[in-house]
Amino acid sequence: MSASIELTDLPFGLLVDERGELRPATSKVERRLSQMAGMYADAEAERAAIADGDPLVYEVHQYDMPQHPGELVVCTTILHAGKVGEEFFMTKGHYHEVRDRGEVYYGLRGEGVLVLARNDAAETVPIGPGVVAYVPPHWAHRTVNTGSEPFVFLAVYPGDAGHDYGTIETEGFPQSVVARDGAVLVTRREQA
Ligand code: PAN
Ligand code: ZN
Repeated sequence: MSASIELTDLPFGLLVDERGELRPATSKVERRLSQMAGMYADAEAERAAIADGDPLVYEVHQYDMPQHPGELVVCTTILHAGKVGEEFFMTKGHYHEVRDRGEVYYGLRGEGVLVLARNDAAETVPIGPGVVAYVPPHWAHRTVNTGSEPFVFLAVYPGDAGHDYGTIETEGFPQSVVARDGAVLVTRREQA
């Protein structure tokens, strides 16, 4: 970590609403299904959905910060409603590159589940409006929209945390969240 990184030393406010608009935002990311190919268990349904319009799965609106452990990044995620086969739309999921960095999520709209994994352990935390969910250091994390409207949440994490997507792309999560017989079910993931 370079000592010359410029820190944000003046307070400020950001405006956030239940649609996930963050004002101002300094970056926005859109993830379509084709950008997370191979992550859903039903490969055939995944291929068909990509061929049939390649749906927008989620968006992240962020206020970027210097990559310093004392800074806090603020962002919103808008995770759209939908399924690939029986599996609900979800984020790619990641470990923080600096593994001992935690994170806080705050539910703004809709219904979802935070899925976490660490070594052989797996946990889920339901999130709805008003719920604060804690991602401890060292846990991989992803969110899943289990409802029929956008699932929107705010996240706050250290400026130097970074995102390691590669480990999840290789190893996957031990659990997936599916709709079965009209119910939301957390299952042991079947590898694609
Ligand atoms: C979140 C996530 C966001 C998108 O802000 O980055 O929900 O998920 P992926 O990064 O897995 O695509 C967060 O956990 N940041 O650290
Ligand atoms: Zn994170």
